[in-house]
Amino acid sequence: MYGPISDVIPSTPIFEMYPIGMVSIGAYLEKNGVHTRIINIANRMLRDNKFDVEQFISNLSAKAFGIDLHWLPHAHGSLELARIVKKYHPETPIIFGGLSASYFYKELIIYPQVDFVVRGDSTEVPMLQLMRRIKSGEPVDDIPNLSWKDKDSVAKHNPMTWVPASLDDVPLDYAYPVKSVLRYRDLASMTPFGNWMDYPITCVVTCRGCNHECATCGGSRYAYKNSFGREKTAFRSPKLVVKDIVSIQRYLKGPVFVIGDIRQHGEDYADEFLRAMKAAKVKGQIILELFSPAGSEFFKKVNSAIPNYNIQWSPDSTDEEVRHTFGKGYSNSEIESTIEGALENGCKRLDLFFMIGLPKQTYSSVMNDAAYLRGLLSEFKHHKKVLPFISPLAPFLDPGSKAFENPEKYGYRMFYRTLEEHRQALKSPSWKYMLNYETEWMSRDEIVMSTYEAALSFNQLKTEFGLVLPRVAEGVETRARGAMELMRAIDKIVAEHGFESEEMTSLKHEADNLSTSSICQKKELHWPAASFMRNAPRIVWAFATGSEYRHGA
Ligand code: B12
Repeated sequence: MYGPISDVIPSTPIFEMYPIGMVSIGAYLEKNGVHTRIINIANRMLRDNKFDVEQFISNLSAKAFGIDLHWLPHAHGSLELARIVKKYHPETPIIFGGLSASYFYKELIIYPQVDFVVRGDSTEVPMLQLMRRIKSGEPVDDIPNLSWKDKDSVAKHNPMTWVPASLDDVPLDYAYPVKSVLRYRDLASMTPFGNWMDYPITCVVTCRGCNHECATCGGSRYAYKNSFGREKTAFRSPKLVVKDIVSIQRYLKGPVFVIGDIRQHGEDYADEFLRAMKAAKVKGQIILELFSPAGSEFFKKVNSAIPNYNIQWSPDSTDEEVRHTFGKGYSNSEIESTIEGALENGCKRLDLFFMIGLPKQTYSSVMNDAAYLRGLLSEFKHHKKVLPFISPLAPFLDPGSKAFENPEKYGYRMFYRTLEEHRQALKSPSWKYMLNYETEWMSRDEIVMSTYEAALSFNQLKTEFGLVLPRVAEGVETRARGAMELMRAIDKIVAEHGFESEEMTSLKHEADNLSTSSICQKKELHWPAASFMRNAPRIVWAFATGSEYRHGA
C-alpha cells in the first residue's frame, strides 16, 4: 500500500518519472558523438502487464548502461534493474548517478552490480569523459566526481572537482528526446510518466542547487554544499531559459514548469527573464514557483510578460511557528498579501502546498490548516483560482537535508539511515512502515492518520468553495476513508503474521486502487493541455523546419 506518496506529482506511486537531467546528459553525449537512448523501464511495465523486462534487457546492446538513483524511493528498483542488466551483460559497465547515488556513493559502489558512480548535480562532462575511456579502455583515475573499482574490486573515489558555476553550457534540449523517439521508434520508453501522452507537461531549469535552507529538503543549500560539493547555486541565463521554453513550444503545446523561483538570483534576473518572455510572446500555460512572498509590483510585471501564468507556492504550514522552524521565515499576513497580489494581476491559478511531518507540527496543527484556509479563501473575490493541497513528507525524509543529518536537533527519530535499510524499507507492506522517520510531535501512525484526515478536511473545504466538482470530491472522500480502513487492516495483519502472509498479499489489488487520488484527485493539479497526439503535427513541423538548437544556438 504505497499510499498517497505521489498524489501531488504527475507520477504514480511507483515514481516512474526519470530525472530531467537524463535529457541533458543524453543531449550532451549525442552532441559529442555518443549515441544515447533513454528507456523508462518502469513506464513500460506500467503500460503493459506482459512487458518482459528480462527479455527486453537481454536484447539491448550498449557500451555502458546508466541507471539513475536520483530519488531515494528508487533505491529498490534501481538496484534490481542493475542486477538484471548485469545478469545478461556481465562485461558491460553499469553507471549510477543522481542525488541519492551521490549521497550514498560509498555504500552504492560496493554492490556487485554497480561499476561506476558519477557524483554531483552536473554530470554531463564527466559522463562524456567516462564514455570515451570505456570505449578506449584507458584508466579513469583522473575523471572528476567518479567513484570506480580497481581490478581487485577496491572502491576508489576521485575528488568532486566538476561543479560548474553556470548552467549556460548545458541546454535542456528537447530536440534530443524527440529525435531519439524517431530513431528507436519507441515513444513508450521516453515517456516521462504514465499519462504524459494525455498531459504533456514539460519543464525548464533556472538553477542547480538552491539559496534556501528548508530543514527537510535534500535539495537545500545545506545539502548541496555538504553532499554535492556545491558552494553556490548555479544559474542559467534568463535569456537561455526563455529560449528553452520557446524551443519546447515548437514541439509541444503543453504547460511548461519553470523550476526555481525566478527571483532567486535577484531582481535583475527576474526582470531580464520577464523581458525576454514578453519579447518571445509565449502564449502557452507557464508555471512559476515562489520560494517567498511577492508584492503586487512583481505580479504586474509577470502579467504583462506572460499572458497565461500560474503560480505554485509551498508555505507548508499555516502555523507560523512550524513554518519558521522549518526555515521559511515569512508570516501569514505576507501569504495573504501575496495571494491577493497574484489574483489582482491576472494569475490564472495559484496552487498552495502544505506538508505533514514537519518539526514542531502536531496533529492539531495539521488539522488547523484547513480551518485557517477557510478564513483565508473567504477573503478573496477570485478564490476559485486558489487551490490548496496537503500531502505527507513521504516516504522519506531527504538524505543530506539538515534534519536527516541532525535528526535530534530538529526533533526527528530515524528508522533507517543506510541505503540498504531504505532499500529494504521499500518492501514494507504499507507506506507507514516505509516512512524513515517520525517526529517528537507525531508518531508514524499519527502522520498517516492526520494525512487522511487533513485530506478529508481539504476536500470538504474545496467542495464548499466550489474548487472541485462534487463528483470528484465524493470520489476522494470514498478513497480516503477506504485507505484509512485498509491501513488499519494492514496493521492488524502485521501484528498477527508479520510483514509477509497470504492475507497481506490478498489486499494488494485494493491497496493499488487506494494508492492513487486518496488525498486529492490527481487531475485537480492539471493545467489545460493538448494531448501528445494533438501535438503530433507540430512535432513534424518543428522537425521539418529545424530546432533552435540544431542551428547551433
Ligand atoms: C524539479 C523537481 C522535481 C520534479 C521532477 C522533474 C524531473 N523529471 O526531474 C517533480 C515535481 C515531478 C519532482 C518529484 C519528486 N521529487 Co523532486 N525535485 C525537483 C527539484 C526541485 C529540482 C531538480 C532539478 O532541478 N534538477 C535539475 C536537473 C537538470 O538535474 P537532475 O535531474 O538532478 O540530474 C542531474 C544529476 O542529478 C545527475 N543525474 C540524474 N540522473 C542521473 C543518472 C545517471 C546515470 C547519471 C550518471 C547522473 C544522473 O546528473 C544530472 C545532470 O547533470 C529538486 C530540488 C533541488 N534543488 O535539486 C527536488 C528533489 C530532487 N526531489 C525530491 C523528491 C523527494 C521528489 C519526490 C520523491 C517527492 C514525492 N514524494 O513525490 C518525487 C519523485 C518523482 C518521481 N520519480 O516520479 C528530493 C530528492 C531527495 C532524495 N535524495 O530522494 C529533492 C532533492 C528535493 C525535494 N524534496 O523536492 N521533483
